[in-house]
Amino acid sequence: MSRAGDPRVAAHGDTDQQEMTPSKRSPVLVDGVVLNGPQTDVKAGEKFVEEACRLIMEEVVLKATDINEKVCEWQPPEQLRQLLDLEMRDTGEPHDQLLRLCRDVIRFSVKTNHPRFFNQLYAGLDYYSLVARFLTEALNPSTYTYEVSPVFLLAEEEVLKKMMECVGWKEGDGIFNPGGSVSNMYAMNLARYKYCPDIKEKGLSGLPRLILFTSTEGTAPFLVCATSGTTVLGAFDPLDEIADICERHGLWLHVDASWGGSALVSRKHRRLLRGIHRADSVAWNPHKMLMAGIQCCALLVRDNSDLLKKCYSAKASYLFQQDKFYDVSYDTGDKSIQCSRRPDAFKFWMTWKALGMLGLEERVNRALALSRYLVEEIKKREGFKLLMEPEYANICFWYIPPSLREMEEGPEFWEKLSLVAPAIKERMMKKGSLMLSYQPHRGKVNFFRQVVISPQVSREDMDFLLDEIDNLGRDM
Ligand code: ABU
Repeated sequence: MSRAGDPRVAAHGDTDQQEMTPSKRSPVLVDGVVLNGPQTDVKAGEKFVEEACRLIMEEVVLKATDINEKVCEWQPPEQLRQLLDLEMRDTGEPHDQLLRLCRDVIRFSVKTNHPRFFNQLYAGLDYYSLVARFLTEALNPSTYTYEVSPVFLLAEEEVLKKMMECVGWKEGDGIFNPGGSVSNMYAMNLARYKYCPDIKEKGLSGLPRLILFTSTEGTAPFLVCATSGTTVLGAFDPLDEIADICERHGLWLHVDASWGGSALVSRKHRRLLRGIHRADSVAWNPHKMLMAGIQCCALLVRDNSDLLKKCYSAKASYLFQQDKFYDVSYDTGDKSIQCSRRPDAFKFWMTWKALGMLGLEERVNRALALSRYLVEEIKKREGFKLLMEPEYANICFWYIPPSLREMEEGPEFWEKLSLVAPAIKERMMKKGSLMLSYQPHRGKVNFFRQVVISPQVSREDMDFLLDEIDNLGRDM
């Protein structure tokens, strides 16, 4: 409502001295905008948050483990556009309408916490990291400086320390960042910086031609990137052997353990990463097997000479003033290529607090035991064929429908088989009963990749998976 005609309003530019010095209660108007009091209706806002939280609780959290719920309610994009009110208008919309939209968002989103969601390298609902996320979303910190993120930076430091212990390092450094690919990029830059410490002054054109692997063409090898837990097959490189070569030739060894790193918390399975303590850097995503919530990705660095900071520091004077009243080494954001940064470590910290190392270990052991169960079931069932014995929680297999079972495994067979997984995937998504991924890989035609992660998943879900694929594909 305009207050222009209100005699209590003091408008800037007025010459009347009395109006220029309003009492504390008089509205102050600048450029036609009343500035007294908050603009928002705080009570209404609080009620909206309360009602939305109740909806999230009822429709997401309480239904997360209900196998009678659908994993997804598939709609093609044009249809979904019709079903959702996506248009953003000039005028705002009332809270009841926004709550209806929230309900629609939940309805048409994939339930990645459903016990039958096996589509990606993350799944399930971790209650503790969820609460951590609620906390950080509500507090909205940015983890660049201690002054705005005191708790979250200390929690990050603690989490990094424990993760480095798992790797087998007594000291080192690290930073959480958005995604395993970004961690890998960090490591490559670090290795290059270590090899060429004057790169920030000289630029790329001042460097020799660098390569990642050894070469005899006058180029300069500086890095070997090994993988612990590949995305599709869940395969692990022999780290000790690779480390021998790296040490012999002075090469930086980076291990992309984004997926497989979580095996480090298991005394039974950490042998998969034997030799990881000899790496110079490690990428490890606790949002995968350890369910810390997307995204939660750490880059760990063995170096303790502040290499991360030397390589990435941009010394933004508006954040990282060196004359602050506290110890500015806690302003760890200057080791990051990001400016604003989410407090991702905090989610993992909360989960670790709740479960302890033993609970995390149990989670990994159970996922791998369930994977083993599924492998043995696949071997027993007609029409299912394993691609290979899995090393980890990726179980890759073909479903061979009855019509192909007697056919010789020649070009025609493989051609026909390549069509089966995509067709079954379409059916399962339209039905909403299950989600798992498929892909071709290195000359192998489309096969299913089943990923087992969540402790909410049971043997019965493994049996269901095989029964359902057979139900959906039997007529093909
Ligand atoms: N970072 C790759 C993850 C892909 C997947 O979830 O399958």
